[in-house]
Amino acid sequence: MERPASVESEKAKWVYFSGSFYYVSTTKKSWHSSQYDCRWRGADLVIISSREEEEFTRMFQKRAWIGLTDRIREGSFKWVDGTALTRSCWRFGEPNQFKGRNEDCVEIQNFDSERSWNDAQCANENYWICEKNFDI
Ligand code: MAN
Ligand code: CA
Repeated sequence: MERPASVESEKAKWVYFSGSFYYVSTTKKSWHSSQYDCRWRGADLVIISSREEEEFTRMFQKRAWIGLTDRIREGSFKWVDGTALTRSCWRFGEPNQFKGRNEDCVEIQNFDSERSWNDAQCANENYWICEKNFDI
């Protein structure tokens, strides 16, 4: 796989939480470049599957991309591992495809609240969170 045009510091730190390692970026990229960056690191954008994990991802206090998108079929949100969304944390009024814009990628927007997710335009530049899972 080709090294992304701009790679963050090799000293990037991974944080362990409940079976996975997490990496939070210090620069901003589009959703697709963020996912590419995670893949390059042997990870994926974070897949949030429990309340504890959702709280953990908000603790970084960054508006950040997560591994959730409905780009394949509008309105059908899927995690980057292909699994369907079973437990969601949308902000009030989201997802809304704001003003008919194509908002196919999901960010943690309001990290102070349990209802933190927003669908946003994938080309927006955000911080991002990668997750490396160690299923044995
Ligand atoms: C902005 C964007 C949208 C979001 C609205 C909410 O326009 O972040 O994705 O839905 O704010 O007001
Ligand atoms: Ca939105």
